[in-house]
Amino acid sequence: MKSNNKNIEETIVAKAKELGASLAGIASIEDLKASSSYAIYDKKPFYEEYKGVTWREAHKSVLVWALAHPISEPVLDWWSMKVPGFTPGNGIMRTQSKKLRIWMDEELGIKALSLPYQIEYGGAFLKDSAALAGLGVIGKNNLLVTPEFGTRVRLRGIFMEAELEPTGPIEFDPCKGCDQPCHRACPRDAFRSGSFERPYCKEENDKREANGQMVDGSIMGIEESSEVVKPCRFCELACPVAQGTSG
Ligand code: B12
Repeated sequence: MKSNNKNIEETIVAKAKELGASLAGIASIEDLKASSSYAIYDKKPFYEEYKGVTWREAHKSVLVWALAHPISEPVLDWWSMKVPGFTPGNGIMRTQSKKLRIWMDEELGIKALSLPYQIEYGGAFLKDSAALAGLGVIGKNNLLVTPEFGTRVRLRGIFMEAELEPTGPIEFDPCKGCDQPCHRACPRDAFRSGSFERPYCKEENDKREANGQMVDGSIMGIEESSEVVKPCRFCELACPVAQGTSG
């Protein structure tokens, strides 16, 4: 369906924020398909379960939103197999996604698909989606850097059966003139070549995965205690954007 109400994009973004999104925006699937991640990933997927993407003709736009992950709430990012959505942050975003999808259908007549987090199970590249939707830009740390929260956000997306006006990209150049504390902060020197090299980053996260810690269920919002993995955030937390420091 083609949008004939010029405020429909604003209505959707406002609803996402009403449901708890810290930021939200819309990108076109055509632009997303053309983003570099798909070309790279199709040649060399990270996970063997990935069998390529089956694009559905009806999906024309992607709604992408961010949930702020401040340093004061590290638990949002902790992984546990017992937590719905695996992290408390993902759990919140999964619920937001379901509510948004139902609301879109009931209130706007737009059919939508809530995307899983993992690419290999049908998820989309969320940083690319967010950059195209104007939530921020991809920084030298290989992360989405937003004007409002810097890098400290997590993302989620929904494919929509409606051709909507993209809300981005935006003009924003936060890495210009920055001496890249993100690169120096990495415990594995994953930016040694000047850009992000996934295998080094993965070494650090694999080590953390092998060294999970038992924590009380109440910390993770579940009944029983569980083993949790605390993913590395050094490059993310070193980014000075929107942190009120000069770096
Ligand atoms: C697999 C994965 C990982 C793997 C591999 C990471 C990798 N980038 O290769 C591992 C476990 C190592 C990892 C680590 C981390 N991850 Co991770 N990861 C993912 C996941 C599931 C898929 C990413 C992927 O496979 N990308 C494909 C590869 C080919 O591309 P890429 O390295 O991302 O780089 C591409 C883009 O930057 C793009 N690009 C560059 N410039 C531009 C400009 C424009 C306009 C566009 C459109 C695109 C674009 O081109 C690049 C390829 O050429 C996403 C969730 C999702 N569904 O998207 C989260 C995600 C990217 N990770 C996230 C985070 C936070 C992290 C960590 C900080 C760990 C943590 N605490 O969770 C580190 C940071 C590493 C880093 N500096 O990149 C967040 C990012 C939030 C943000 N602010 O950007 C995401 C979105 C998950 C989430 N919960 O929201 N991750």
